[in-house]
Amino acid sequence: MSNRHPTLTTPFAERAKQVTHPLNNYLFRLMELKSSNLCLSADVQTARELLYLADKVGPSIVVFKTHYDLISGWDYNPHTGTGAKLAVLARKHGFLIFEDRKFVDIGKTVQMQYTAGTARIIEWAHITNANIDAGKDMVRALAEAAGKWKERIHYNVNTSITVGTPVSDQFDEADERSDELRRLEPRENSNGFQRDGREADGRKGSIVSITTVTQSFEPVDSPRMAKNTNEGDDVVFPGIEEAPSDRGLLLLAQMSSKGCLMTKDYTQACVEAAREHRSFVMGFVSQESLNTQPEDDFIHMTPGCKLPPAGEEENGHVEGDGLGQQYNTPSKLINICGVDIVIVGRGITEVGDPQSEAERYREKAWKAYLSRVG
Ligand code: BMP
Repeated sequence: MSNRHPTLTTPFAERAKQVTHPLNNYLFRLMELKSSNLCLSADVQTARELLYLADKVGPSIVVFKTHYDLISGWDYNPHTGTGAKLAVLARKHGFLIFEDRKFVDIGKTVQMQYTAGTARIIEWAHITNANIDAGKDMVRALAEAAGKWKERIHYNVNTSITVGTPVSDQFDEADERSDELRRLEPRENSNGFQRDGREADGRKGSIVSITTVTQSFEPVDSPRMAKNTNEGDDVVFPGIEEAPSDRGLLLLAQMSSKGCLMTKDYTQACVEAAREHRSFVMGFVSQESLNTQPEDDFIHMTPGCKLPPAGEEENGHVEGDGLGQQYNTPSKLINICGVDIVIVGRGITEVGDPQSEAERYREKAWKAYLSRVG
């Protein structure tokens, strides 16, 4: 870590003005607004527990981290399922969703894993991450996939078609819509009267139906994710706008686990890949700040964080979990290692009252940040 890098002493509000990535800009402002640099790692077993935790702990955090594949009962419906429900809670409490997917494969495969398949991660997770052991090209592949996805939602046309006896159909997929419109267009005249085509043959035309096509375009900057919302689902956290619809990637540059095989060269390759894709890569999952060049302003999120039990020396040693996980306190990670957001899982989820424990972590982590920026 470079002790002198300006990002270590610049307040988040100032960094918000300097960053290029729209999600970093939003996140830094959200952090200041909520006085929080805490991410909850919601490693629970059921979708019900996941949503309960998001609702309870939401007010204390700025990022909610998931491993969707360890949740039983994950509902994959893109509009009403678990991802969409999480998105509603994210808007209500003001946090970003980070799917800790750790993509690692050839570019084409990660593109499909990110945008398609059962989970359609890109639809509900603002942030995901990648291990670049497979080479830097997969970062470009993910960036391209995110770019195409964003272009597609730019043209997210909500179409209502009424033909003859009024029937209303809503098509969610842009492709389905354009197919439907293509099918209808040639048969419709300028008055919107659909004829049976017999006029062209010189035979008497007759009006058999009236077609009305209404379209509304969802603007590209609309972050709306769930379409079938219930009453109250559109509540937005006060004091800040909704998160932008941009997507962001964190590179897994260093790990918290004992004996981790990621070398300095690997970490440096992550930094270089991040610099090459500043409009998509927000920063790193790492154990220290990796900003070294003057223009670096990546965000650093750090797992392996735990506090000693309440009442004990707050900067004391915290034992690992016996399965390779190693822990540091928020104060050490933020003040000494220079990271921005601490990621806490079992430290919060495995106590009797996760809500007040999250508050305890939020306070400690924020205090460490305030002391770092002076
Ligand atoms: P816990 O605080 O309960 O140890 O959980 C840590 C979380 O962070 C887990 O979800 C784990 O997958 C993730 N994680 C980690 O512990 N170390 C890393 O280096 C990278 C991670 O994503």
